[in-house]
Amino acid sequence: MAYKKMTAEEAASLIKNDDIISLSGFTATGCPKAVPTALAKKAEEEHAKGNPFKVGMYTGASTGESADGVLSRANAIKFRTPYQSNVDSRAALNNHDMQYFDLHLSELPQYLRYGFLPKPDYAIIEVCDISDDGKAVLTSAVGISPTIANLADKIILELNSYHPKSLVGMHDIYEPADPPYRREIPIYSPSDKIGSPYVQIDPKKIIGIVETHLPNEIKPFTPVDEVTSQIGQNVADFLYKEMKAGRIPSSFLPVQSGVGNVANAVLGAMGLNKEIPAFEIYTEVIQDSVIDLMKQGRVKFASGCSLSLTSPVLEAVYADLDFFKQKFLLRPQEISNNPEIARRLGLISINTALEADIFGNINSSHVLGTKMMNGIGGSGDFCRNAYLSIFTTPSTAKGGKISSIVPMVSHTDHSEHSVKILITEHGVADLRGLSPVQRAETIIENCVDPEYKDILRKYLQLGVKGHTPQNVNAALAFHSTFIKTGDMRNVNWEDYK
Ligand code: 0RQ
Repeated sequence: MAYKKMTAEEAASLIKNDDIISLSGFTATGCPKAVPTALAKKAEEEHAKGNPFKVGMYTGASTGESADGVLSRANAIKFRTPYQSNVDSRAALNNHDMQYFDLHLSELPQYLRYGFLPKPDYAIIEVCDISDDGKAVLTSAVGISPTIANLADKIILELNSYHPKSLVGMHDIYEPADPPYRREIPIYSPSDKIGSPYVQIDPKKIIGIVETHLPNEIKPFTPVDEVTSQIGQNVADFLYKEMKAGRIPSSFLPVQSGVGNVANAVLGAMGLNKEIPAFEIYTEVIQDSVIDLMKQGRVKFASGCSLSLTSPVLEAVYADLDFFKQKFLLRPQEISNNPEIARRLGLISINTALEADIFGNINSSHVLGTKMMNGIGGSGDFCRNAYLSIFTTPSTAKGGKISSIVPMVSHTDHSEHSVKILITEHGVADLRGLSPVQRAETIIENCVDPEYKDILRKYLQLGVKGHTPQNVNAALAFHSTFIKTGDMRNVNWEDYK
């Protein structure tokens, strides 16, 4: 091999305080692990000597324990974008130990190319193969790798033999030209291949190769329970009725499904509903439930940005790669999440809300308006541009002490203008064509937990007139009551009259 082999520690020793690193991967899959772990150790050593040591960090989305986890615990991240879902980075950014900014995932590559953010000094990219002329075959995700490989002057590769070299052909690498030269991205169906099977790297920029054999770090999902299964069935029934009514073509449309336990369960339930024809997926994260559905012939094809599969499921895919290579394509996030393509393909977009309000606004990211959970992720890329944008949520959290449906969201990620359907375990609120008051009545009747229905009806009667009858004094009373008493059901509207 033409490149210099080095240990993770040697690679980490090159990275200096205040450098900006950029990582491959998307969710805890396809990310480098050895070099970030060694970098965290170096940061701890520097801190012990009283020296400052922090780096800026760009990633595709969240990463694993061996990147966000170790680096956050070592207090080694100065700033970070565009998404995270790690318990320690959550703590670090909520404490302001790390400056984090939340970004639509499709935007980061062009943000970097446009110069809206400083160029990364280093790209650390996990690959399963690299040729002497710099053709890099990525592993189980694409993320921002093509862009950082172009922009960074110094590239460290983690050559991870856990992933077979025969993955070549599963990736479709395409970077659009920047305005004013950008043309349409020629994807007309989820399986269209438009790019190259590898990322072309200038071999002169590859300063070292670190050999590893490490699995991804995707955590197992919470098993489907009564609530998530009922939400899934409600989604499936709703989509079937839409198809019967002629509002979804009988051949169906490609589905995008979000991250987390709820999304995994929803997709599983859609697959079980045999009245819905076998469908295609055009999404960012391909989670475990998709693989079962493929085996059963319920999902025909999946285009995504990452195989966010738990290790046993990913290993089963690798054991049957000839079958699955016909079924998947992995794309850069600016293509998997591209607004132009979401609109053209007519995606049915299903994402999970942390909180919704009775007027249809969605909070995907901030608990009680202040504490970041994960981030907006790709939900905005998809929901604003989808054929049909659906948000799902369990109607309550924390054993009923929190209503996920409130008078006014404590943080807005998606406005009422982008949200067409809201679904909980209790039912479906179809918000299309409804005024704010009609939306509120529909959401309260169909989606709200029975214990909160009257409370929300009374909120609407607080006597404030106007197109959207918010009461500015009481709009956040659910949240302040929870903060004061630990239960939103204790809200007393008499205090706000
Ligand atoms: O907390 O873990 O302490 O019990 O939030 O809730 O029900 O397990 O939901 O795993 O499906 O995640 C919105 C976070 C849902 C995710 C969110 C508490 C609840 C629990 C998790 P515990 P569940 P899920 C494209 C799509 C934004 C990005 C996105 C997400 C924890 O889907 O990050 O859509 N979405 N990307 O108890 C306080 C509330 C709450 C609440 C739930 N109202 N108030 N806490 N919880 N509702 C893909 C990508 O971007 C990669």
